[in-house]
Amino acid sequence: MIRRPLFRLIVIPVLAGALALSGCGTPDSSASDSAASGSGAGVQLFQRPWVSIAEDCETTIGPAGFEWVLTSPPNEHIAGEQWWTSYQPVSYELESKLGTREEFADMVQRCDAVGVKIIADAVINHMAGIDGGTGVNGTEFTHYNYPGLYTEEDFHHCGLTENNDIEDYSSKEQVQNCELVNLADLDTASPKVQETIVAYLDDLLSLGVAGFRIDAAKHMPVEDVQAIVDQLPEDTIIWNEVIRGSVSEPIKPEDYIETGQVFEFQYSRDLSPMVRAGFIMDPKLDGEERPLHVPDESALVFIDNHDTERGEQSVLNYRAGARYEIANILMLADDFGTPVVYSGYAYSNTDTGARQNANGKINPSSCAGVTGIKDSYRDGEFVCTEAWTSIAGMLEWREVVGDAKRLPGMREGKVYGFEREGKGIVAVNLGYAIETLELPTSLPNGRYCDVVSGGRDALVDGECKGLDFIVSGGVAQLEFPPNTAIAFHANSRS
Ligand code: ARE
Ligand code: CA
Repeated sequence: MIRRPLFRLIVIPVLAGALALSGCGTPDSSASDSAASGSGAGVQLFQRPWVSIAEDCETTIGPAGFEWVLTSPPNEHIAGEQWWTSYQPVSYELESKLGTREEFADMVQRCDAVGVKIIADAVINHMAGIDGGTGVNGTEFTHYNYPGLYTEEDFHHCGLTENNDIEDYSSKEQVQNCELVNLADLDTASPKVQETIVAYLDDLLSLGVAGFRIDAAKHMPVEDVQAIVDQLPEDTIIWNEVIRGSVSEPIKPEDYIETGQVFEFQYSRDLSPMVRAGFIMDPKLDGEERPLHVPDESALVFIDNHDTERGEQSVLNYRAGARYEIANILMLADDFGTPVVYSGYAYSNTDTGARQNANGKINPSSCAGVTGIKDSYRDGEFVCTEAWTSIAGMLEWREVVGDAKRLPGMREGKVYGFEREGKGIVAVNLGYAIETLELPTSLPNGRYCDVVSGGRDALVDGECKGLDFIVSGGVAQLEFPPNTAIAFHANSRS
């Protein structure tokens, strides 16, 4: 028996009869022919300890179908309870509030064993931003002196602003040679500095990481980033952080695409406001390109990250509830870029770090039992986006649709949907009532199981764990509740 959704399905009488007779020979998700292509998606696990990531890879992230985890920085940093201590390196020892070297190595191995690669956040533009102190692994340092690594002459002292801090992002020289919020700025053109950075990255590669997020890449001349990347194995994955600034900024994300991929901040700045307002339109195109976006193959797209959830008002984050989940679903349904789902923790003060013990280590946590976004969170509670039923369902959907073309969408009021040609349909209802959309489609007739409510493997022995929908005569009959997304694919037909 097909599970009845809570509300009425539009059933076309002729088709209903035909379906009742067609017991065999119909595809179902267990007979998927799409195992060859992965989801192509990653997840950023912000401030998550290594032991927790290792376990999460085995129980949740691997089974969900993620290909990469982006971690927070693994090296020794300044002491303190704020999350951003992770971004003030004091040595390249892999000992941090997130765990030990052994725990890091174990995580890489265990994630790898379930098909999940680790991308480490590499903070290489700078060291600490304070006068001095003792790092979390006991390293004593001053602002421009880090034993065994760097001394005063390895840093820029730009002399362009009063305290050597960046003041004007329209000056390339300031942005790259002065200090980002007082962080001691490494002379990344120096061969010695490059060698020291490469040794650190090589050490991480020797433990099996697949690549790096290059933190603050904008603050290093692209030639310096390139020189460092050139000294790494060719298949090293590089994800550059170059925030797209105002038009007056001379340094553009595009400048860095030769060195690797680039986080495209414009993506969510375009999508989030539409999801918030409830009116979704197809992405704007300027020829083949999306305006203000790096090209498809260079783009890492995301709804939010640890900076934008704190600092960018226009983008959605976990506090937006269902709208945030829907934005993630639309991103995962898109044919643009490499999507990176974000998973952080709840906070009411932007500086507050994840909960740590008396020894300054972040407490281990588990995502067991989490199935979707919650209405409210306790401060410090991990959001566990990677464990949501809808996200795993959409990763399966991506595996099935592969590189099928995104067809022009259809919008009626606050309901919108589109097809990935012949492979899958996604639709959202951002209105206040159950709505109907009749979406023309090239999918074959049949009854389809929704992977947003049903998740991965939603169809078991012809029974759908989620909502189901009918395609008949080239039209998908979609009727579904408000503040909801639905999605089904060619292999979720019963
Ligand atoms: C902290 C304190 C500071 C203090 C400093 C030194 O907040 O008051 O001076 O420590 O003691 C993170 C936090 C910072 C924190 C820092 C070090 O966000 O608050 O400083 O860690 O602990 C620019 C950069 C971009 C950068 C953002 C934050 O271009 O690269 O600023 N993002 C990355 C990380 C951050 C991290 C760092 C870099 C530093 O993702 O989490 O900082 O490693 C326009 C421009 C952008 C600019 C943006 C904000 O949009 O286009 O380029 O981003 O403004 O200024
Ligand atoms: Ca710099």
